[in-house]
Formats: sequence, structure tokens, C-alpha cells
Amino acid sequence: MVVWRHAWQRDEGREKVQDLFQQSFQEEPTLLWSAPGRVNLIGEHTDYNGGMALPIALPHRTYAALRPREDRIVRLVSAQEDGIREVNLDEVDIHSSAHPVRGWPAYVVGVAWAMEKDTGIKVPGFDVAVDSCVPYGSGLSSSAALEGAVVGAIMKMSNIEAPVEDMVSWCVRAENDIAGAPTGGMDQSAVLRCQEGEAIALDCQTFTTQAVPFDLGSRDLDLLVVDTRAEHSHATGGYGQRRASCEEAADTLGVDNLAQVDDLDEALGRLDDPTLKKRVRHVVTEIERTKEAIAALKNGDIERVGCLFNSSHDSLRDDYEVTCPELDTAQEVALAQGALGARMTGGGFGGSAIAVVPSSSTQAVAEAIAEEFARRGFVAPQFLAVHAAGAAGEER
Ligand code: GAF
Repeated sequence: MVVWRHAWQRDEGREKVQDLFQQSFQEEPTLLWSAPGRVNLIGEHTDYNGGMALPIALPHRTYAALRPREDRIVRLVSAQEDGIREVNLDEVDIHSSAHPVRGWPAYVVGVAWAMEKDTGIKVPGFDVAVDSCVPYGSGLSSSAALEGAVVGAIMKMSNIEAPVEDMVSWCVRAENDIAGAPTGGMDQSAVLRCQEGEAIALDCQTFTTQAVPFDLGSRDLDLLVVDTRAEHSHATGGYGQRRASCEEAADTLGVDNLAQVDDLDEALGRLDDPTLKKRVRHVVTEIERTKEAIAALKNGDIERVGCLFNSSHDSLRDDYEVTCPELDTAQEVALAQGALGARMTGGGFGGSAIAVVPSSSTQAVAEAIAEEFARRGFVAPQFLAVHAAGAAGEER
């Protein structure tokens, strides 16, 4: 059986989070915001290397209802867990083992903390309720969606105005410094900057963006997301190791980051460690693939984009070693069922894969993947049919 995760209608999301706020805090919220999850089309593990990425925002969103308080207390409630959490903004400090903020509240109070640090303006305490149809822990940026759903509201209640670049950087600092996940900034840029019907070509050297039209529907194609439900976390383990390897290689090569490697063969010749060579080869070739995919999308050459998706997946499997049997199976079955291209998306080690499929066969592809997962004894996957949606914003 195929389980589809549909995006909520906007009024449905608003109602859910308003009701949760009222039931939890016995008051009306004064601010309602929402932010999308994201899918990165291509350009994986390039952001913290100063390279290119090409994300879209999802129609699946996280909704936040807020109300400022007179003190420095943040009370947080989520439809996804029981009870009310409480954090004192005066006690929030850089991530450490003795750190008081654990779990999802770190992403919310981390944004307030980073904004305050950067602007020098005191942020009031607040009550906040959160509800979401972005699958959690699925490599679809539920954490960036949470940051994006509160950053604009916290600015508004604190009378802070700032460009989107600053908002992105506060969300990144929340994640890096308070939640302790050493992620690179692509997710937060996608969540705060993507527009309906477009992917963004994101240059992570400068964090500038360029809109790239992305409308598979007009070609009778779907973007199928396979949430493998193989769990991953970027606050622990492999993600940080990959990032550290890239920094070590850049150091040995005498460049600021791997996007500055001009001659791959020459660079590989200067590295002794076979693992570092593989990591560098992935990053440098992935940046090239991403540039090519941007050009192909602009030319409407979806077939080429599909081929690039496949090579990206192969490189992430063989050189970067961040796929897992579930992600590889999703890709293999999608391709066997006629997908134009398929690959893992996000940080990997679990999470989601994407496939470009003819709309007439989307259901059949999903069924074949679900069957193969069952045959191999994997947890049952879930599916999303998505399009390029809009960025974070106030709900009216
Ligand atoms: C995760 C991280 F949060 C991003 O910054 C990025 O590095 C991605 O993995 C891999 O491309 O989503």
C-alpha cells in the first residue's frame, strides 16, 4: 500500500496552529507565520564548500502561532509532542554538553538568541505553538522550516527590520550554535528565499541567488519524493565528519574551500589519503553537475537534468558515502520503472530520495518502491508529490 503525505491547505494549517495555541495558553495568538520544507534538486554537500546548490521550497509547511510576553520566558508547544516546554532567553548560550536547550525548542530560541546577538536588540519572551505537515527527520528540512516559521514573527514582535540575508544567517546560527548541527546554510536559504514555480541557483560562496524556472507539470512530469523513513540526524556523526574531511582537504590544498579547486586531477594528485580524494572528487564534480543542471533546466532539457541526478546519486553513494540501502533502492526502483532521473536529496544517511517521473506512472513507481521496500524488510516508505512552492511568510 502506498502512503501519500499531502500538504495541508494554508487555512487548514492556520486553524490547526491557532487552535493548539488557544488550547495550550488560553489566549489568542497575535502573530501567525509559516515556512516550507525544501527539496534540493542537485548540489549536495556543496554549501559548506562554497559551491552551488539548486533547492525548491515544498508545499508542505510548518505553521507557528506566537504571542509576545512581558518577560524573557519562551513557552513552546508542538502538536507533534505532549506538554509545554519552557526556556528562559537569559539562559540560552552556545551549544555545550551542559547546554539547557534540548530538542526542537533549540531551533526556535536559537533564532531569537542569534538575532539578539547580531542586532544588540533585546527580544521579548513569547508563547509559541507549532504544527507541521513537513515530515520530521526525513531530510526535507523540518528544522529549517521551524526556524523560518518563527524568524519573521520574532523580528516583528521585537521591531527589528533586516534583509533576508540576515534572517538566513540567524537561522543558520541557531542550528550551528544552539542546536549543535554543523549544517551549511542551503536549507535556510531555500526556506526563506524560494519562490513559487522556481528553484533557486544558490551560490554558497556569496550566498547570492538566481531564479530558475521549475515547472515539471507543464511537461506532464511529477517530482516524486520518497521518504525512506530511514532516520538521520545532522547533530551527530557522519555529517560533521564529512564537513571536517572537506576542511582538512582544503587546508592541505591551500584553498579557502573546495569550490576554489580549479584542476581536480592536480588536486587529487596532491592528496595522499584515499578517503579524502573521494570526498574532494564528489564535491568538485557535484559543483560542475549543478552548474550543468542549472543550464539544462533553463534550456528545458529535463532529460539531461535526469542524467545529472543519476550521476549525483552515484557520486554520493560511491565517493561521499552518505547513501544507505533504502536510498539506493528507491533510486534503483524509480529508474527501473521509467523515471528520467533519481537521487537522494539532503544530507543523506537516511532521509529522502527524489525522482522525476511521467505523471501517468507516478502511482505505479510509488507502488513498486513500496513493494521492494517490503520485500527487503525495510520500514514502509511514504511519498510526497511536490512542486516548487513559496518561501516563509506571514499568514493572513
Ligand atoms: C543538510 C544540511 F543542512 C545542508 O546545509 C546541506 O549541507 C545538505 O545537508 C547537503 O547538501 O540538509
